[in-house]
Amino acid sequence: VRSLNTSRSAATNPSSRKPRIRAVQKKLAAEGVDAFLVTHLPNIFYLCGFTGSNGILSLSQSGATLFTDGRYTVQARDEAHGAASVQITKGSLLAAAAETLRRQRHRRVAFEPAHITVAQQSALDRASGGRIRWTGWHGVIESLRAVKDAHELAIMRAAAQLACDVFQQIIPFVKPGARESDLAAEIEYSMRKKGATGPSFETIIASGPRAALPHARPTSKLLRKNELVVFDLGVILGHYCSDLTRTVHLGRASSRVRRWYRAVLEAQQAARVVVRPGVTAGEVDQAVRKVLRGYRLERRFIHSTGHGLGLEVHETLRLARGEKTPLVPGNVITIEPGVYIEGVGGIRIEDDVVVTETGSEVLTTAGREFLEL
Ligand SMILES: [Mn+2]
Repeated sequence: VRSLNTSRSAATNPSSRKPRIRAVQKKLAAEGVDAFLVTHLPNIFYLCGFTGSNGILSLSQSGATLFTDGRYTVQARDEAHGAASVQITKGSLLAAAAETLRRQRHRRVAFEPAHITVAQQSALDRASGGRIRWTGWHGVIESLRAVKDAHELAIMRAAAQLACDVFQQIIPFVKPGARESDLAAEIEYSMRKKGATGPSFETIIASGPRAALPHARPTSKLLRKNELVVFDLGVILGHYCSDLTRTVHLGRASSRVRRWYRAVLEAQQAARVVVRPGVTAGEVDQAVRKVLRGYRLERRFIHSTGHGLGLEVHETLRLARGEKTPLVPGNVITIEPGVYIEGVGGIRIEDDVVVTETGSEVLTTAGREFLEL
């Protein structure tokens, strides 16, 4: 596990970059677009392996250039080696990239509308001197990223396992008197000790009535007997995210709480079972809602069933009502139904699931039985 995080060859895997860049270049040729300016850092990493905090990747039909600043002179050449040539720039990267495009007489250039500010767009317009026709490409790299290869899946399997190990390890500390924020600190420390780069999002620990808030931040509140506690945590390992939710109860739960737990677990299981190629994201969401409806709890489920997972903790693929996108092998999604009862508490169970050729593989193996601690 540790080697995935520290070894650059595993993290950047240069052999996988070229086909990705070629796929974009093919699209450029097919659509008669001269170049594509990639401004979203996870997309840049995906295409050329660069991990710095300031960069723009310019792809033309025949080449790839990474624009970055002097701090990354050595790192950029090292990481993007074999995928893109590197141009170290003083001042605005966008202006440098646009000027280069203009010099190369490119006329039609695509950009990422979801990953550029209004100010940056007008800077691009100025730098290109009105000679470039800009065209918005929505989610082009994101759709490539939605299908993981075997190498990415191996890393994500390890990231999911690491999150499960952290959760198992924290259970002995979950008892009345423990502070939410202390448990969060313990969890995030444990992630790093086990080789993670860090949490993939701010760890959620929500006890008692606070468990009714799906995105509660840990507070100074102490855990008490007869409370539900929701743990939602994930790690970044080798650049890839995991996302795990488990809910426990302190002391013996009432029959009402047990029924809620059974409903969420059944709904989650029903959704996991329907996952296979060809099934739409909306159908997975429906599987959850159907079970919760049977328990008359559908109105207590106040978010969508899940999301795509990968270099970012929320990425392309929304498992929500009416989503028509069919699942394909290599998709990695979360399945995370919950019920939330204001003033009382909440229950959520979340797993990371890969769509395989024949069905699915669950990456998060932590037990789902109701823990009454
Ligand atoms: Mn999630």
